Amino acid sequence: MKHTPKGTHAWLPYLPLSIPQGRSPFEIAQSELREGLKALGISKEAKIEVLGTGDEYELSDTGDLQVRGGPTGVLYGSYHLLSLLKRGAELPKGVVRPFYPLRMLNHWDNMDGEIERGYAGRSLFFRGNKVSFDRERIHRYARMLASVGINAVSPGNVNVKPPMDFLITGKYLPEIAKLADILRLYGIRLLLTVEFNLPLAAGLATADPLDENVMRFWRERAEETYRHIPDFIGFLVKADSEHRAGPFSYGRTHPEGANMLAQALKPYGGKLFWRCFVYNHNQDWRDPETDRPCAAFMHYAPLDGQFDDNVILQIKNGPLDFQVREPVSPLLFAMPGTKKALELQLAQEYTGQQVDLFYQAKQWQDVFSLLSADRVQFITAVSNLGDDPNWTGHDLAQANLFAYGRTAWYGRSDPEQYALEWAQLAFPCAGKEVADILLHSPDTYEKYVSPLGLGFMVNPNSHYGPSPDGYEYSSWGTYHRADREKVGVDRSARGTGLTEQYPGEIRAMYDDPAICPDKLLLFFHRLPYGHVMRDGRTLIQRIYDDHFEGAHEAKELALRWKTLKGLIPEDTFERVLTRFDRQEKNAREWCDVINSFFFRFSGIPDAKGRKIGPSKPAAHP
Ligand code: GCV
Repeated sequence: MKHTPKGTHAWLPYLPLSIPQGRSPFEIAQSELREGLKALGISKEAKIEVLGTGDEYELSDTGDLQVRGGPTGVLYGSYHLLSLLKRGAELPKGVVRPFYPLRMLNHWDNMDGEIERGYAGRSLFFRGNKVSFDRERIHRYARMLASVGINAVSPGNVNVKPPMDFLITGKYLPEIAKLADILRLYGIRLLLTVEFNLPLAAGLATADPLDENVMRFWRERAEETYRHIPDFIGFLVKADSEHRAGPFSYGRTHPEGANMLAQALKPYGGKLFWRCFVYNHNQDWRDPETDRPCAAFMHYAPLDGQFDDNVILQIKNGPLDFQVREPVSPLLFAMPGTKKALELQLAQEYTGQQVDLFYQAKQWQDVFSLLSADRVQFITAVSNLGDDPNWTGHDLAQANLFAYGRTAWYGRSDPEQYALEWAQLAFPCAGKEVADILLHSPDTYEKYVSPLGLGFMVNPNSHYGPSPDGYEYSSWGTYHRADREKVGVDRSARGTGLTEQYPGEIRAMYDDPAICPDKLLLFFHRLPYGHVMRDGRTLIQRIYDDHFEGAHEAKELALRWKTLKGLIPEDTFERVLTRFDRQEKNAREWCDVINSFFFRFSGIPDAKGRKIGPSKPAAHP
């Protein structure tokens, strides 16, 4: 039987699906360039030269093509050269080098093969509680990541579930080392997630970070891990967060816990990534004082200077939890004496779950427009990949991974450019049209799901579909506080004080409803339905209008996709069309449920006289 390779070409249609020949990034670059040029029908000679030590490269075309750069730089340069030739674009002048030294991808895969918040199939690395992967597929995965400069990967969930807690032991390390061997060929290094309580599971009496036996235990784990994977980057930890153990379990501080792990890694040059997603998930919803988005700053900002220099605090882009629209996390501006990593989420947990289209680079623009990229030293993103043949479930969601790679490489967000590059590579006959669809998608989605900064009106657990009170009377700290008069949470200086965590000008902007951007108005303020917006509409009218517009635009996106028939490979076209059909129905559902919710509370009818549910629902096929 003919072997059909799994894992499509993604945005690299000119590279063969077979494994490239080579035992180093340099040799892989040679092989990729040779095959790529052949497929592109370019007969020029290509010379690769290793100069320097790192990720940087320089491209030139003086009759012959030349790629010069560091040992990994030549690989990045080769992929970049091929993509430029494919798109007929000009070569960059001068040396190209990445902004961030580590451009990471965090998978949330469990060892049974499930992926937490995974919307594209099952794990690429684990199955049946074992390390288990398809070598060819991992080559294609690594190539895809390297082609956009991603150079670090953590395969396991930050919610470490057994037996993953034992991944850093002799039982699993030999297999993990085989994975590292493939990734290394593409300049990619491994991080592993660890469970703070592992010493207990391993039979010690405690996991107290100040206990001598516990310290020795972690030193041994680090030593054994580096013995198997000499270029290992380090550990990633979620502690004292959402049921996970951590230093608090032992009456210790986060610097005490993090520094202990960091010291175990130090002799090998290892790093400890420590997530700051720490808040009280057992909150009383009646308590108006405790405000979840304030939590991380309140906990960590006073700890500046107390973490060792190989500890990196990993901070989500917003202060709440990857909602459709959030302000930049105030913690990212704080702690000048502490290393930080920005964490983005490619997995579309709250942004359509890879059924609805949501091009995320526009969301990241919010971060980079306020936060200069050098406020953080590292960058990471939660992966949107799985073993679906097209990697991301929704084919167009590949654009998010691509744009993330570019964002991490350049340290800036340029959604238009990255969308166009991706679309021209993936769909050469319809590049501009597809890029345009991508660029419209986040505004459309935001309008029908969550305009004006309202969040969490989703079904509990799945986080998909409208449920306005889904998290309203729960312990998770995720409230919109809608009543008959008003909606939103007052997080200004007069309210929970979140705005006071921001530096000067940003604080002033968020604190005053008159200048707070509309898109965040109800995130920061509690306002009456009759509040007159800057555009003259009332708040309630704006809520109605946005939902109606969003549902209408979702339909338009589907129609625009339909015009591309014949320009997109047939199977991809059909697959995406199915998703657009589902999106259209979802959008209608969101519009009807949320508008009905606000109509019932406020009693204010739509000024434009449109019917706000209950009306006859569209027939579901
Ligand atoms: C991995 C949210 C998600 C969880 C996730 C958590 C985190 O709460 O719903 O699935 O856990 O964020 O980022 O740790």
